[in-house]
Amino acid sequence: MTIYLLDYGAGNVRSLVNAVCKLGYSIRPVESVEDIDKAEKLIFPGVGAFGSAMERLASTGYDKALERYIASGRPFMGICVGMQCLFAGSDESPGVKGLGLFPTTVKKFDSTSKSVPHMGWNSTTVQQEQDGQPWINHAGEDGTRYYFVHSYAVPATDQDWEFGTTQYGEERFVATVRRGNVFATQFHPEKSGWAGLKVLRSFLECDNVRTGAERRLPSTPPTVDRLTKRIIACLDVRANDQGDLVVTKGDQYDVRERSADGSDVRNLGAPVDLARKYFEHGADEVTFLNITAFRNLPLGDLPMLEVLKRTSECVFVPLTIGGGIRDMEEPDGKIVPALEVAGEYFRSGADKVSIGSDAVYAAEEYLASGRKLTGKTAIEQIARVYGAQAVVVSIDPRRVYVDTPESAPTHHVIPTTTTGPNGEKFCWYQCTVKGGRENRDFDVFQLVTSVEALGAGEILLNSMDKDGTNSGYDLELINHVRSAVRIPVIASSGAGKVEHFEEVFQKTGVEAALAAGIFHREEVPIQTVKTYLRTKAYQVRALEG
Ligand code: 1PR
Repeated sequence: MTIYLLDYGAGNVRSLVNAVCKLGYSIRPVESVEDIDKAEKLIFPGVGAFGSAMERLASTGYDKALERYIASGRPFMGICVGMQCLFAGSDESPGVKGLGLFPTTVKKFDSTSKSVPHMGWNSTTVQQEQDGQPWINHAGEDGTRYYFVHSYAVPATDQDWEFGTTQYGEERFVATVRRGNVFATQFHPEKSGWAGLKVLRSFLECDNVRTGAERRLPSTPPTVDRLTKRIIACLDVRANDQGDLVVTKGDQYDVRERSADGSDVRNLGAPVDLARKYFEHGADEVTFLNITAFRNLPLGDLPMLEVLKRTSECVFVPLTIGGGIRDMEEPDGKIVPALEVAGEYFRSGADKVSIGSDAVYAAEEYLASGRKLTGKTAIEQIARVYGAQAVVVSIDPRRVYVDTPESAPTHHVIPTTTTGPNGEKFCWYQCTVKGGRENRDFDVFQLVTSVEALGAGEILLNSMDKDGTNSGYDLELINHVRSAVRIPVIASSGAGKVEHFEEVFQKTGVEAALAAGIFHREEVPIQTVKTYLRTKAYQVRALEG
């Protein structure tokens, strides 16, 4: 059986290849129109914007080949933008025509009352076939969670090709489509843990290809948004004094042991082993932060590339990589643009890149220029090519206490219940760069509103004051940021017990909570956090989906 993957170089397809291999199949990349013509099964994992996907298909002649392929009745599977391309068009790229297999237009989610992108684990309601088993028999099961990440979706209108639908806020959209030999998912099966692998296996195993539209029994559409709160495991990675790449963990960003004789970098394990362990323990995402990436290394020597490649062979949930996403200078003086650096990471298995210091510089310039978008910042460029959902901005703020708001007139000052060393009742949050080594005259509110305008898709909100303290998240900081932007926010720093997770979700409404120390030291397993949240009526993903 020749299974082909239609990749146009716009993102992470390595995970899909790895997922297919894990299921015991091999898959080849489409390199020519002839490959599509001779494929016996075809998977199209679209990534990036609708317009650029369609333009790439048109410029290579793949659009016509795809139409021929689908008309021939051979099994086709589309994923995410690969599903959206089957529609007539998308509000994301007005004027660009899709393949038009389904007559509807893809619409942008309404962000008035919810965060956009829709990012995380949600369930689909599957329609039952009238005539027995569908050829895709694991195209999502009621209650099972799959990983979605998208700002645009097809509104559900109960057409006969709508195979499964999902509720996000007040909107119900099409999660899976099926007509004849065509099956497609808005979610990412290759990133949806064991549940996603089951969907993929179903497609790989199917041999009962039917043509023509098949009717299904109507089922009650879900009216409840079942998007879960995400629990993210974070691995701070750096080389220790022996030159080995290790997962480390600081207290307020100091990663050296506190022993009398030594100041070795704390070594909590090997990056790939720990990532696999957290995936197996039910982490909804894994984030790697290369914490010494402010040092210049040639692109080919970036140690995290290999870590990502190996991790994506055994971890089937989203992977984020941070540290060093910026223009890099090679030893010969050549500048490698941030877009290219990010591209290397995506090709190595990352789903998102996280930008720290460079985001602060870009935001400072953006405000100084009177909010002009130049299209030249790393955030803008990476978001344009790979989509906003692939760009996280990681923030390392530190509290600056003041007596009155007037004491810091150029900054966003908030009242605080945690008073300062001299009894100060107000504070503002100062941005830092280079892993907290340098303070900037720039506050976190200025930063998050600017990076959202530049096109970032998510905020990873650390706290230098809370990091490693086990004393709970900085709820005031998190509320300050959550209310400033519409994009999803990940709360980070300070988790010490299960109650801290409930507290942060209940009091701030963030979409995700990240922790490092308590997971590394095995003080609280990820499943214990989830079990606790479930008893408090929060929706969380089960280990099997
Ligand atoms: O500036 O784009 O090269 O990115 C550098 C990245 O490295 C940033 O994301 C920055 O946050 C991170 N970083 C740099 N130095 C450190 C350090 O610790 N010395 N780590 C560092 C940030 C904080 C979190 C931590 C949470 C949760 N560490 O990653 O995982 O605070 O910890 P906890 O649950 O144990 O409290 P660039």
